[in-house]
Amino acid sequence: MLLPRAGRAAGRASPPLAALAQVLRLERSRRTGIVFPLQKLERYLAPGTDTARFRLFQPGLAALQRAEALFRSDRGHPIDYVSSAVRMDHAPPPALPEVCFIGRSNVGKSSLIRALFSLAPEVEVRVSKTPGHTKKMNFFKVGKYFTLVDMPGYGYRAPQDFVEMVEAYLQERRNLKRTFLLVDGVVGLQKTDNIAVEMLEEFGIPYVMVLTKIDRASRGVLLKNVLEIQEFVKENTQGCFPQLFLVSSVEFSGVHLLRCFVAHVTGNLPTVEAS
Ligand SMILES: Nc1nc2c(ncn2[C@@H]2O[C@H](COP(=O)(O)OP(=O)(O)OP(=O)(O)O)[C@@H](O)[C@H]2O)c(=O)[nH]1
Ligand SMILES: [Mg+2]
Repeated sequence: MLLPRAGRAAGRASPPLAALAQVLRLERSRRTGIVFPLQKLERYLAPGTDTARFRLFQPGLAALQRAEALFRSDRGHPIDYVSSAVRMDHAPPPALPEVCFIGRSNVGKSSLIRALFSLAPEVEVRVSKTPGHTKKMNFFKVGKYFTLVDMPGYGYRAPQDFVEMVEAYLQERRNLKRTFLLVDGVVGLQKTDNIAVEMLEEFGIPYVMVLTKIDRASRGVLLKNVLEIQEFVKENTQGCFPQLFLVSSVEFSGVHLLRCFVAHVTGNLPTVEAS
């Protein structure tokens, strides 16, 4: 949800590490942990573990910078909340390539979108400790390049809300380029996540899994969840991108890489080969 323009935190400073320039000042190991958190975990895996899937999308600095520029608003490149909808006939026209964020209530969808938009601090994305906070599909527009949708979660007051609203969206939205399915990094894949996986698989929609709140998970828990999910994706899915994305919306780990992947899947990074 967005506050009226006058109520927004005008001139609010971006948080530390929200911009690549800040990350580049860190020493190498810390920098890798922020930009490529999955690779940082590699060194703790048993020798011989197949890590080919950890590096399928591994952009260079130029691509990361290009993506960041898309997420930085200015006068000629506004980033803004467009509207909210509970029904598809209230959704904005499907004019631009679009990505959406789905996942259990409280998994961190709105927080991640807020982190992605941290270089456009005039955009207010509401987050809450209370599960089921986001009740509508919230559409955000990134200049003339793409739209991004924050979805209500499932698991709390679901399936009604989720199935009625999100299922229709996934089925009908023809400009949808990729769905980001968020999974809690502390608790890993849950039974309720199958609601989303089954839906995406049934509709043949390309999606990618994102492990959230990695700042709260111990390394052991994180490794277990990463390996379990990668195995699940390999064995049970057709439409899921094989590389898992890890993020912390608090520490900004994985946020720069995710900006780049969003830019890529919406066709805004011509230098990176399409996957
Ligand atoms: N430590 C930590 N907390 C997080 C992170 N992301 C989200 N949270 C917290 O998790 C809670 C839920 O975050 P939201 O972003 O509102 O979750 P949501 O998925 O949008 O939830 P619904 O709108 O209810 O579906 C909030 O208390 C956030 O502060 C993260 O990366 N790290
Ligand atoms: Mg939310």
